[in-house]
Amino acid sequence: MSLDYAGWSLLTEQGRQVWAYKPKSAHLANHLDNIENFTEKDKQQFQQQFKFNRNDNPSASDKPFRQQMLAKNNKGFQVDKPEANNAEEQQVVDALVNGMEYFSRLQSDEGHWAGDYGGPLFLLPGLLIAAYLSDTPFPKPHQEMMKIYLFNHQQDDGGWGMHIEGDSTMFGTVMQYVSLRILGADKNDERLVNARQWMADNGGATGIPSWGKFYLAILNLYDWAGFNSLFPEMWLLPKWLPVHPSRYWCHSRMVYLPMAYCYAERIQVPENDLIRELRTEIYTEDFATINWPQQRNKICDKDDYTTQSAVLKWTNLFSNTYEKIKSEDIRENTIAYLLKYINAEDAQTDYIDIGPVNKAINSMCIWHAYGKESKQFKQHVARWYDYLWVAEDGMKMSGYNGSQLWDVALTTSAMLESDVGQLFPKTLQKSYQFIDAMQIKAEHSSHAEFFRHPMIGSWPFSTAEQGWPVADCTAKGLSATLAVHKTGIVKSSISEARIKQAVDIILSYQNQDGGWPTYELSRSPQWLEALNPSEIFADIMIDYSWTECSAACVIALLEIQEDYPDYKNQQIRLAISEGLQFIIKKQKTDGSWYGGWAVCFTYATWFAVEALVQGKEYIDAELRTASINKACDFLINKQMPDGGWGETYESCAKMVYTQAETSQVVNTAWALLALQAASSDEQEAIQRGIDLLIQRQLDNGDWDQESISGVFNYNCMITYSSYRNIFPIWALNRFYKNNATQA
Ligand code: LAN
Repeated sequence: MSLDYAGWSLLTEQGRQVWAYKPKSAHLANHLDNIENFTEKDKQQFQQQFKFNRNDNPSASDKPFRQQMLAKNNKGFQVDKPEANNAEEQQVVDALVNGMEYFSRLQSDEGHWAGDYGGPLFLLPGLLIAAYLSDTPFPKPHQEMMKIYLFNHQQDDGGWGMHIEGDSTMFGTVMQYVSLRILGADKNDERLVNARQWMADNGGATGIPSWGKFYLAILNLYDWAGFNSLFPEMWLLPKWLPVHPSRYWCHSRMVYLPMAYCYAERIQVPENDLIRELRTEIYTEDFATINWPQQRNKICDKDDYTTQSAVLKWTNLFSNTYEKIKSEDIRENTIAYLLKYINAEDAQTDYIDIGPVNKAINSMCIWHAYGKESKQFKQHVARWYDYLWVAEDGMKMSGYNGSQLWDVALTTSAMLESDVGQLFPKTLQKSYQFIDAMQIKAEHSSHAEFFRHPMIGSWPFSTAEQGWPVADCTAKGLSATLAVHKTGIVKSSISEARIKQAVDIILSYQNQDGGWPTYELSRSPQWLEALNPSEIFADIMIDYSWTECSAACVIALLEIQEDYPDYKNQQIRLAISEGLQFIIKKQKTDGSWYGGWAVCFTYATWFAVEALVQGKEYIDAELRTASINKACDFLINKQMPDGGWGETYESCAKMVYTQAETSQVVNTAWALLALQAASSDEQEAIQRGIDLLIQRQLDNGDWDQESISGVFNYNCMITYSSYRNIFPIWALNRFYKNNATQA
């Protein structure tokens, strides 16, 4: 039976992505036009069509979206496959062309690949709490779809993890439980009974980590006295102090900001029947008798990833004491400052905000400051939908407003690895247009006031509208641009001046240690990490240099040296060689590199090897050869008997290579890209990996969705639904380029 997914379709405009229920037109602005006509029968249809078994695979494969696009582009792209010299080569060509053909059909009119960017389970609860606090419930069809999602990801033990693949935690379980109750689920539903049992068996909700304590306090399910002070006055301290929030990693800074506002204002849902009931459901003790200050540092052992340091405990002692004696005048000034900054972030991102967490909490602050009917709050609500995604497991909140630019840039480079990609000029032209449109062309007037890194010429991870520049997204945007320009298949609309702006941005992002960070330079020393209060994430206090980000930037600069040798030649040479030295320093003794943004060692090892191979003239030959050889040995050692490679998400949290039970096409592709870049003489190993990719390809050119492949902050996983297409295509394309004995 082919499902139509009960009338849900994705509407996109310039990369903006919104799921609509039975939309009457393709106009994204009217996506809520039909929600009133939702009936009990429709609801039953949801339940029938969004059946999902997480025990088969917790990662959904984005069926509703893909089915919709395949139907829309049903004619496909009829291309003549290049003829190879022998049957073996023909197999590779066919797989490659089929893979590109299939993927091209998923491209939006404006040139990007939409896709599931879910995974974390603590995002939707935040948004639902914002909706509940402000009495702005989601429409019924959305609510039903969210319930389906939440139930679909409940584990057999009754709990939920921090992300869809992880074991149950208190954070995951309490947040999903409360969300389901807000959405109207019956507390006598067997699934909720099981969830309560899990919470009770694990000590109850007082052991929820600090972010959970925060959300529960907003819901009036937890006393603010049980929460370590967020010391909002920190924002008014001198900016030169290393602890000043302007020096934090931008994601931590932008979450701390609205959290501090909520804390300063002690924002809280008024007590009502549901709240009173919930108080009896999530704790093991009587709510009225809980000694709140004693719960401040309590943490369930299932959740404790980064244990609070002694320094943090002392700091908390100070800030909790300050909270008792603080000056109200200073507090008022602080609140005014926080609100001004929140407004600036909203304005700079057109209310999308930097990510899903501050999206939800900023909404709460703006509701509190200006009310439900205010223009500002309505603008916030309009953007809630940019973060909601429908897959066959229901409706989830995405980890960002999408991965638009990133996916387009990677796809372009993957396709242009050999000439075969040029059989798809339309796909490439649309991609190029999108890349052009997403380059950031102006600075916000308030950018310096609010500590933003310069961004003219940069590329973001998602859309220009979201407007947060990222170092390696700029690098990947630039690499893709240069690759397209080389082909001559488009009239280049990205001018030399804009290319140079992108180069300047990349140069501006290089850290003192020679490496490249994510969004901003490292602005404080590493010891600040001792103040990480999150318990569930690591290395979040400052923006660090990362292997992948550094490699991407080095590669882009190497390409610039080739295409624009006169531009800042000396400076770029130096940047490259320092970057390569940083990468070498990061190599582990076993020859691998740890990957901070995808799973895991295969990912970063590919990036690093690619940079070292291409950077031949910029680093000591012996050092470089030794490093590349060690990396290849590492990869060869990890090849599985079926010819593939496979890591689980645990590689990321444990920082130890953790082999999956079955090989994974995405890991296999990364390993193959690295080995081929290095011109490894292990031809047989490469051939076996390629065979596996071909074998795993489905008849329509797609690959199955296997395990989750993205990560952030070591401990939370995130879905990259396009990776199963982009990287096998890239690895096959490289194989074709290196081996085809052109017919
Ligand atoms: C991302 C997504 C993209 C990713 C790459 C570009 C792949 C990487 O090379 C650099 C880091 C970056 C930009 C990145 C950082 C952390 C993000 C923004 C995310 C993983 C997407 C979601 C995540 C964000 C922190 C999630 C919100 C959760 C909080 C703890 C605030």
